[in-house]
Amino acid sequence: MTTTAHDITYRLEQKRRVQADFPGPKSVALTQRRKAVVAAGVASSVPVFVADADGGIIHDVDGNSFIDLGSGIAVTSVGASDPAVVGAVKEAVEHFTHTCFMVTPYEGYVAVAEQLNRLTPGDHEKRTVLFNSGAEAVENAVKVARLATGRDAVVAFDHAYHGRTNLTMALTAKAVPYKTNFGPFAPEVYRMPMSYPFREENPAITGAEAAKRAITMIEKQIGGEQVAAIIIEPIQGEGGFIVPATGFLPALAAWAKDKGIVFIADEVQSGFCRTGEWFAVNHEGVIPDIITMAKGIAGGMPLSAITGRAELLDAVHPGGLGGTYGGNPVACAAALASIGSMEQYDLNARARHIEEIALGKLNELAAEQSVIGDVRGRGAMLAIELVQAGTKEPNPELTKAVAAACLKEGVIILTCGTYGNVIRLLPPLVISDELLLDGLQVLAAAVKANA
Ligand code: PLZ
Repeated sequence: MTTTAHDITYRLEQKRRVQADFPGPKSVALTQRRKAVVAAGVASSVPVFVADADGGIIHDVDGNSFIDLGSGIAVTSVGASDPAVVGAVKEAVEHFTHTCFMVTPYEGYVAVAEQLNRLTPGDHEKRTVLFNSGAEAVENAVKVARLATGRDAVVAFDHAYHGRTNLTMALTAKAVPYKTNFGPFAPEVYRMPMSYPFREENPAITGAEAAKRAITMIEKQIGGEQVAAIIIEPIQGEGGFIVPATGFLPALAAWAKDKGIVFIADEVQSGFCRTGEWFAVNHEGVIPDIITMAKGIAGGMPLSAITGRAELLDAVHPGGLGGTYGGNPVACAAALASIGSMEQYDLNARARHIEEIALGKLNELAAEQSVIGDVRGRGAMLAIELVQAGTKEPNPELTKAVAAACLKEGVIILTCGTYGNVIRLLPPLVISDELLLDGLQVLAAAVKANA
């Protein structure tokens, strides 16, 4: 039986409505205020200010409503105001907003660790640490791997995105806008070729062969015994929703195990039901040594985590890991409620249902529009890669035009990709079928009108 969103009740009407004067006067005024005080380096892709959000809908301050196909970059999987999360946050905040787990601990932190140890792949003994952002989780996964192995080198991949802090910028592949002029970068980071089926020179290359290509390069350029960690997004996010060829991840993980290298799966974007499994590595039965999590974990509250083998995490001396706010009690309450909603609504099944609906529509569109070079993704993490008609030449101009056309019609979609030519769909998993179909129809019309 397919789970539908029909048992989910929405507080806001689930309908898009954009007035002719979009962006409206209140948003325009707020944009002016913002320009005078907020640094220009923080950019927003949508020129309206939010008043309310629920289910698959975002309301702006001028009375427009938008279909949300971005979930605030894969965060609000349970919706932006899931009643269970809202209730848990209210309850928690009335008792204490903060004590610092490193000073006076509280149960919520332990309960989140129990849940993450249960939900992450593998039945080995695990330990968890909580932080605030995805980048912080990645930084700490690398710290642990280096300490536990006594090695320095870290391997990352082409098209990778791991964050904006110094170490995670070094791990991130794309220069503009993430790295240019922000150096010097953290040392001992090595970049290897990814498996990117659509852009392989030899389209017949298997996942195992693509892994061999990377492994040979690691052996030649670094030496397996020098490598502390391999970090990889099982489905790459910002880099373009790249799904590696089947067999790539298992082959890399097996080789890492053989060499005593810590295999880190960065599931910050792909985790928590997003791909129709709790974690994207589950699709191929890969068991990471450490997994990094954030985004979908806490229904929008800032929380991140690393969960990994007990012997790795417990190798770190007391005081070596932590941070003032890491595992904030309100965020922990939100995470517990959010995981509860994922289970209650079986959001893994919902993500697979979204895949069924959306992939069908996207494939139909691709069959008639030669500007769509590739359709890919899993669950509710889907994308189309736009090209110059009939070629593989990236088409970032069309990508921008399509996103802008969708927005004018009341649909928020995000773009990504090393070449800026990928439209990604990341709807809240609680979106109704009707709203999703409406959003997809707007997207299809926007591609047709601009191709
Ligand atoms: N790892 C796989 O996707 C965050 C950031 C967009 P933070 N991705 C969206 C932007 O322009 O900043 C991300 C990710 C993966 C790590 C991160 C970093 O997570 O919570 O943004 O630090």
